[in-house]
Amino acid sequence: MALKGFWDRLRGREPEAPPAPVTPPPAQPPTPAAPGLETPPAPPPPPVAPLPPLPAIQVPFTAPPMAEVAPPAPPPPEPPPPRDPEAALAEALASSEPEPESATGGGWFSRLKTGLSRSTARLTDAITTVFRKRRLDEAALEELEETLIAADLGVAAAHRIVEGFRKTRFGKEVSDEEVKAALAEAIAEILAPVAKPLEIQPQRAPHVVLVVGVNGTGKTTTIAKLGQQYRGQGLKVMFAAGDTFRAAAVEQLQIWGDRTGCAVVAPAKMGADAAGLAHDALARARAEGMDVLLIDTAGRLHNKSALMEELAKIIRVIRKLDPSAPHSVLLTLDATTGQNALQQVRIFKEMVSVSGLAVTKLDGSAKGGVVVALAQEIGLPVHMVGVGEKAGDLRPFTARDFARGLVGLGE
Ligand SMILES: Nc1nc2c(ncn2[C@@H]2O[C@H](COP(=O)(O)OP(=O)(O)OP(=O)(O)O)[C@@H](O)[C@H]2O)c(=O)[nH]1
Ligand SMILES: [Mg+2]
Repeated sequence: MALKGFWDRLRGREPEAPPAPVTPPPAQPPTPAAPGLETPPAPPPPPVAPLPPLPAIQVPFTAPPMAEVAPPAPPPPEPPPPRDPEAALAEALASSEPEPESATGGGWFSRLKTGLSRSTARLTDAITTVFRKRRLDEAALEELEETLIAADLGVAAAHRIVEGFRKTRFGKEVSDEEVKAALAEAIAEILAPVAKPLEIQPQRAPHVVLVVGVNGTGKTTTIAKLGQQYRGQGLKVMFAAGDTFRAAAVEQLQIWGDRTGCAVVAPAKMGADAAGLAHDALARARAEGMDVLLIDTAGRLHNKSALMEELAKIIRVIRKLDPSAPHSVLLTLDATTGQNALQQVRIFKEMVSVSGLAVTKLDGSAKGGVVVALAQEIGLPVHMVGVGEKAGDLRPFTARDFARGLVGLGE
């Protein structure tokens, strides 16, 4: 229960009430979740005694041919099988429209703005109400600070912004539009130092990116999207399916490998050692002249120290082949978890030296403001943001665009 509570808190959920029964479950090997059923992941049944060591799961892994992913031929009036969300995503990836050339082009900006609209509404509705035409006095500043905190910018960033307003505009009459414009500038100033792209150095042959994060935050999807982008740049890309305990996770990556033309190194059997797999993948990537190796990892093991050990071991083992690897450790954060994202960064920073962040699901969130809190309080580079499930929906993070999108202003 304590472990479940830990993961729940880490993901920003209230722990559920403990179930009543005390009957120990029958001793059975764990069954891997069917594809599509593991998100959101169900925690293991609450153990009464400490968890036994994880057994190696002897499930031979065979990647289904693509045809199996599609619904079977219609004949009888049976309902079609439930649509596998991962396969659906792979389709979305395959059918994604070509992207505009510029990362800050109109198409991208309007998608960013649309994606952020729920966060924007939260912020701007309050500003419009408070600052229609008003003198910027103590009470107004206090209200502004509260609005910023409620919009997930965090106490420190809210304070910094309000202090800036106090210095430059105190006592002046301001309109809501002026406040929004000044706010966008102040936010952009906080974001600018962390808006750094993930720079791939193909001469590393390969540049190794280890992707870490809590389950469901978008690790595998981000790898797929990056793979597609790097392939588009003419780079040779390999994925390593390091989430070796879940057949569905390996399948998900294999499907994406097929669709994006990226090579995939998968475990020979489920439950294989993730570090061993990463080692083999790096050896293969070197032998095959890859430019980039993206290593997927499990987001959840039976407890935090098991996850920490696994990530540390992956790093140790790949360093036997390349002492400078991994060249990037990318932490994925789900923006919908709001302030909890900060807690996740702190925990993962303790475990591995995270070099940068990918903030996903800004489209489904009213909590885009958390990116400002991350910039102010953590200061790690924010390499990219995700505003949807298509490959083009993962884009480099640019301070000005994000700040203007967040407060609902145009380009
Ligand atoms: N709307 C939206 N959905 C996203 C975004 N990024 C990822 N997702 C979805 O979030 C879900 C989880 O993504 P995954 O990539 O499987 O997450 P993960 O971190 O690999 O999860 P585990 O393998 O369970 O640890 C999938 O349904 C993705 O399509 C995003 O930017 N926007
Ligand atoms: Mg995954």
